[in-house]
Amino acid sequence: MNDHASLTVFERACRGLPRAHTPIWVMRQAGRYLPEYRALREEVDFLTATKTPEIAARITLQPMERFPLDAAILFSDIMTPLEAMGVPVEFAPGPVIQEPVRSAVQVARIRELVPEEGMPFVLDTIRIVRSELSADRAVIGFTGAPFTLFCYLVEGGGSKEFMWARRFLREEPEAAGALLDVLGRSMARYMVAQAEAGANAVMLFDSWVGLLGPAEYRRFVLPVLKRTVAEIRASTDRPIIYFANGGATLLEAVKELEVDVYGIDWTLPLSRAGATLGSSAVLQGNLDPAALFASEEDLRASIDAVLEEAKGLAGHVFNLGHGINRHTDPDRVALLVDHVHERTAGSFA
Ligand code: 1CP
Repeated sequence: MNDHASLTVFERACRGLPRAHTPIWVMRQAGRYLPEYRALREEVDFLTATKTPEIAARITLQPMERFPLDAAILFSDIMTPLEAMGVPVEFAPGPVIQEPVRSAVQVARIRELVPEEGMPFVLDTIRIVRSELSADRAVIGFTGAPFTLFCYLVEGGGSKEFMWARRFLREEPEAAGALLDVLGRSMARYMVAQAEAGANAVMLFDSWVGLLGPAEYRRFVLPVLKRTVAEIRASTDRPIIYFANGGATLLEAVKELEVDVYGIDWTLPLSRAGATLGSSAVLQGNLDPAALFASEEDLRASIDAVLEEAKGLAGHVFNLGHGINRHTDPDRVALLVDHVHERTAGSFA
């Protein structure tokens, strides 16, 4: 990309370029802590909301109207593409798969995703959001990373330990590898299609990768992720963000992924993540979502502590260290966004 002048503050931070302030967005910013989201959800169920571009775009824009956030994240779910790959998913409210994938025969039946055919509603949602949002604010497309989708597919839903999934890796390494492969190829195509529809950056959520140790991560996950990232990179120059939730012990391996931004959860100080990932690394994170329940004074101190940790980094996108809790007071989010902007204005000219 040559025309750096037209980049949003968010994209400039993703690329480590000079920027007017530290950009901020909040994981799960479009969701249940917002009264306007809850009101809309009384009229329409979650799946319908994600599959109707006008509604999904409205929900995506709800937090953008309320707060001066630097980026919108598409309202959808990491599980949404699975239906178009032949695996129906229900939400109750977490994802439920009636027939978990636990055999080579079932893996063979899974179809590679063709985003334009299977997910036109997501691409249309991105087009609407991009056309309605001002040019100085970014739109982030996203998907689940292959291992995290694998976890849900094999387990059949949420879990604390995902033992079925981790068992499948060991008992049927070939079938498990084939499943990870088709997920990786599909999610690469999905990310490219979202970028082509207008997403300014794309993010891979690896929510459950913290269940693995470094050796298992290197053996089962890293090769497929490297291919996924390379396939995205071959077709788009938009920044790629990789969030390895609970991945503090995996960072040496994560460093081998050629992504633009590494998402860091709240348990690892950003300076320590930066020391491992290298001086050119751009990080996203990582305020503890629970800090939004502290007194205003304490919250400001916690925000300042994250900014202090980020000082030596090549670039920093402020975020929580994981999704915002549904019981959070939206006024605290307003305070958070304003405080990050005020504290960092003019720091990186
Ligand atoms: O009742 C409702 O309103 C449904 C709750 C809900 C919402 C609002 C679900 C079900 N998904 C979402 C939206 C969503 N999910 C977004 C877009 C909104 C935003 O971020 O602003 C995104 C990015 C996700 C991503 C997602 N879904 C992840 C990765 C992020 C993370 O938290 O680690 C995961 C793991 C899911 C699965 C999922 N979907 C929904 C739930 C309740 C869950 C968690 C299930 C579990 O317990 O494992």
